[in-house]
Amino acid sequence: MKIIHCSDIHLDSKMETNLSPIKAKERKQEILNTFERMVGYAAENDVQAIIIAGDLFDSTRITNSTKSRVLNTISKNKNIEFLYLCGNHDENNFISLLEDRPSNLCVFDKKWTTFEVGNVKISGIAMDESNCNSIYDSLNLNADDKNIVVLHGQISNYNNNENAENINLSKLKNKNIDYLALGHIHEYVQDNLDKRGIYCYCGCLEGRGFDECGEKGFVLLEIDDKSIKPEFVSFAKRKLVELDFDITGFDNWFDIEEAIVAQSKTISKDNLLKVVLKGRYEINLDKHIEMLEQKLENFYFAKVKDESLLTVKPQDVENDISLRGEFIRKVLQSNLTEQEKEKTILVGLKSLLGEDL
Ligand SMILES: [Mn+2]
Repeated sequence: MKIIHCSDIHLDSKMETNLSPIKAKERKQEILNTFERMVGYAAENDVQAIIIAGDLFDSTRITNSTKSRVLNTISKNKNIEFLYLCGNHDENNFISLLEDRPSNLCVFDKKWTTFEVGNVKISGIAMDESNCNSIYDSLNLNADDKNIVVLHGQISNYNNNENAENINLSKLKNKNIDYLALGHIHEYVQDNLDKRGIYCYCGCLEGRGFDECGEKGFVLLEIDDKSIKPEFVSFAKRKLVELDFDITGFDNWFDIEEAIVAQSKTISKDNLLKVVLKGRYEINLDKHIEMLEQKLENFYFAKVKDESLLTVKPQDVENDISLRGEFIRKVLQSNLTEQEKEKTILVGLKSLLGEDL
């Protein structure tokens, strides 16, 4: 038997941080599309249930069109049980506002609720301030059952750290859990819970910002009499990719541009790319960041972030009694951030040299 564990889909996310309004709208549709595509995958592959471990929606404000698409997808796939746990972003608005809940949409409550799918017992609870301390004592699972537990929150191993967002992993040990299906962290993470079980964050379905780089998708659980075997399925339409490039040692911008464009050829153009310039450079290097961004325009989206630092060693200017030395010392002693110091020194030195700024 197969079960899908997905989470943190964040439907109706604004997506406007990097993208133009048109592309943001398109990307928003793509996330919804990927959700529908995942349900299609489930139907084609005889998946019996889809666990949604929270944050199906990005906020409590859900557009009517998204809501009706999700409901339609669920209603059309009666062979699949949708086991839905609310997350910290979507509260209960989706469910509480439903007039007609599809029969195959099962919702975890603020008390432990257990649904049986095949030979598996799937228990979950929506944590809030009132129950977050008591969920551990009130969880009683039969050792002879195959048990999946669904929770949404941040795992922590500290005792006495209970709040509605924290999951105390040590208190879930030796509770007869075979698979702890978690939501909240947008990255795939899997590890042992105790001798018997494992815990897993499946991550989000599509990356949204450059803090969500890499493969995104869901976890497919293959379940037989003996075991629950999880497998991460990479499923996102687009990936967010960060390419760090060290410019130390380059004295010519065009060589940098060429090297970055060459490296970017290994990355699919469907992806969103962020090039981060690192390392140190000499004052006579002229940077053309916008030109580089234009060269990367064939990506779905590309931007360049310059984190490289100007080579100015304090010891070089310590004994320099010129105006230049005085200026650099002043900047280095100031409260500016490292980046701001470099920028100020660069502009200052260039103007002292009589160059165009
Ligand atoms: Mn989330």
